[in-house]
Amino acid sequence: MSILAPSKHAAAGGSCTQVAEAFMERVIAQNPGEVEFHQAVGEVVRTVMPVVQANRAYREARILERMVVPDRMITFRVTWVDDRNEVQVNRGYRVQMSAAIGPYKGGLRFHPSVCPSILKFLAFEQVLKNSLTTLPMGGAKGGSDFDPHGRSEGEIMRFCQAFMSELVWHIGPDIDVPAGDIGVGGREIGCLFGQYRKLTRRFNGVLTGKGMAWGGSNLRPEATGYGAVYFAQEMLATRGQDMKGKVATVSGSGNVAQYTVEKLLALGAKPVTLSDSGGTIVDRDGINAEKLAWVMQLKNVRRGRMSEYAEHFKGATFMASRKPWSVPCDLAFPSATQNEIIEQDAQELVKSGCICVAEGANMPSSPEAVEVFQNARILYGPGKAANAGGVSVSGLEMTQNAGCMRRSREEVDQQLKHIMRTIHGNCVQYGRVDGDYVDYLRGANIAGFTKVANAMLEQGIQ
Ligand code: NDP
Ligand code: 2IT
Repeated sequence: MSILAPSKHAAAGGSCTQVAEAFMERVIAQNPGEVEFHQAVGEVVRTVMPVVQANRAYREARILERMVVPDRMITFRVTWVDDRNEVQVNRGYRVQMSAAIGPYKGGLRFHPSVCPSILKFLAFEQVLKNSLTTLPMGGAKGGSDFDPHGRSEGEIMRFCQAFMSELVWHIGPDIDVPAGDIGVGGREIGCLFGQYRKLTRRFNGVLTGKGMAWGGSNLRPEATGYGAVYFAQEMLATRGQDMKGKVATVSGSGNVAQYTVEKLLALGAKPVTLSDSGGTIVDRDGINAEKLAWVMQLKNVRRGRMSEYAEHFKGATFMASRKPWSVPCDLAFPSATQNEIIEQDAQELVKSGCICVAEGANMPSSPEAVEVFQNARILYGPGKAANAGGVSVSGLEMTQNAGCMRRSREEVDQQLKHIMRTIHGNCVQYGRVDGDYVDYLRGANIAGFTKVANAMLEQGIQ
């Protein structure tokens, strides 16, 4: 006999759609104004509700109700002194969403838009993504409304030190292991790790994305972009196609975008766009290896703007304040930020012949855009599946740190490929709908959800 009264949902019955809508009404009322969080939860609830409705144990243990409330949210003040000797005050956060299948794990984002809604959506997505990776990691996300653009090296270091001075109390190699995300790359992870080590006098795997000389994993910088391309390769293979000669649009020009372009080139595709918040460069001759090396220098060393590309490479054009989605392509890799593809962008992509969208970014397509892709029956790989390569190699970094060892680039690449293939297989298994079409979103949500839900059942009411 159950230790819990049957849930109201079960008693009330109703179609899955009605139950899902009623559930979302409560989520919206309990998290007022948090539109990104509503969007991420809504997309999952609508796809997993049939599984929940069919499983009495999930309903009675209120698994879904528990999964949409973070285990805890930590908020703190970050005070630091800028180069003009002025005191600056920012907000810092860590949303620890679920540790049901492993220690909290997920990136830190430094961007002026960072707020509880964005971090809760990212942490919620991370729980399901990490579940898909096959590795034992829970989900979290954190960051600050700090804007790194235009800040000096000294300012970045002092901000990171001040941020870690508070975060240090909430993390640890078997508690919570942060990593990078927008605005947080190798440079920031270095400063954060240095401060953690100073404050705790411990040297351990408390962060991933570390430098190669001090515990970092081969291929972690490349992993998200490479993984997104491997996932697209798997999707194309279901239709007997490959990357050779395919024209690809890529948005963003940071970590994910750069290594997406690198892998596209290695597999014979032709990337023709990159972007930043200022606009998009279009290079119809293709962004080749030499041009990519120039972009890496521009973005990672000089910290410049993409508009400079069109001044440097004469065949290219810069579309100020525009996104890449009006440029005809076979493949699209949104790799900048959430909701960067809205309905109209999706319509343009489909109209121009795009057959495959692999999301390097988290939730880059609005729900209406996803509907356009799915109605057109094109291959659509949602972020929690397609960009899971980054956190997967973070998981491999954790195992290397725990075992005081290092795997070669080739070994990590083999494991990354294997993980992306496994994630793809799980999406296909749970996402096949009418005939041969695979709803990868539904597949990813159900596969990710089921593992976490079962772990929660096995561990009792928490
Ligand atoms: P970076 O900071 O390295 O690069 C971000 C890029 O996106 C920059 O070109 C930036 O331009 C652009 N961008 C950011 N916000 C906006 C915006 N609001 N409008 C237009 N352009 C924007 O971040 P990452 O490459 O690491 O992250 C990109 C995406 O990938 C994010 O959605 C992240 O959550 C996701 N992701 C990252 C992983 C990782 O391992 N790093 C793993 C999985 C997902 P500008 O400089 O002008 O702001
Ligand atoms: O969104 C993500 O998966 C990341 N930013 C990477 C997280 C990680 O812990 O490597």
